Amino acid sequence: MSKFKLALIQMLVGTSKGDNLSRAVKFITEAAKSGAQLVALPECFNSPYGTKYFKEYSEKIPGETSQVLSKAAKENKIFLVGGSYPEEENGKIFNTCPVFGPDGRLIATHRKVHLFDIDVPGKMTFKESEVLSSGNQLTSFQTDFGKIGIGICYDIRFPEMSQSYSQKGCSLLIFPGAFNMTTGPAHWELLQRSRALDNQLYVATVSPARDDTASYVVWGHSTVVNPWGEVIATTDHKETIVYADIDLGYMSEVREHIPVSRQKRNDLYTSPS
Ligand SMILES: *[C@@H]1O[C@H](CO)[C@@H](O)[C@H](O)[C@H]1NC(C)=O
Ligand SMILES: CC(=O)N[C@H]1CO[C@H](CO)[C@@H](O)[C@@H]1O
Repeated sequence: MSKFKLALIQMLVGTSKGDNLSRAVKFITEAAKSGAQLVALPECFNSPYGTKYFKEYSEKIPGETSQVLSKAAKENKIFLVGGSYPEEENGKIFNTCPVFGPDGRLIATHRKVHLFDIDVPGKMTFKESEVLSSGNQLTSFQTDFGKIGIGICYDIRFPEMSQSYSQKGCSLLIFPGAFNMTTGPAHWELLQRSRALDNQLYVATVSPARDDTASYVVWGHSTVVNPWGEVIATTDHKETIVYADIDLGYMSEVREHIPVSRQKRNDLYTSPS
């Protein structure tokens, strides 16, 4: 199968986990009814985004949220990329994305590798690492329509991570993320187009919808970019589902026309200077 429909659930996220879970399921079902075979949720879809919330909202995998997602994947017979939420294991908390197959089985879990730590003196301090531990591996999974790689938010800023997924044969990278009102307009789409163009693959980003009253206001604009670097589906900041048709035949065409990925890697980059 070389063509399939991808759906990105740009949902509002509030402070009640139960409500948000049922909301997520409602959207997943709607997306599947509209023909999506792969559905992705945003970063931190069942808890507010912020270091002060992560511990309180954290849970184990398997746990309440993963069971709800597993059931939603199975009932709708879709691959489900479970955005992310705070996961607890052995006293550590991770920002984790579980992935489920159409039979409801957990087939992968990605723990955010690059934690977002910034400290601009006198301006802003935000340190995920005060509360979160980082993941230590890349995460991809196989589907009937190609291999898919997962990153979470800040992970998209590290080109070598996406390149590594590309070398492992991924044709689509999905980044649940929550950029803010400064980094969003400046970099969200640009980073995504860069990763897609560099690696000649599809890249999707999934943000929560914007809530102006939240302590962390997100940019929204969930987007899909094709291997030519073009935006093929996007939206503004409101709650919605973004759909895109992914065509692996088109990806091959792009790679034929500009065969950078077949070029032998040059030793110049790795040899000592
Ligand atoms: C967003 O985050 C950046 C740093 O990553 C920070 O400089 C900026 O002030 C933040 N913007 C808002 C609106 O909070
Ligand atoms: C979990 C939950 O339901 N909390 C919030 C989920 O999203 C809606 C929409 O914003 C909120 O109203 C809920 O409080």
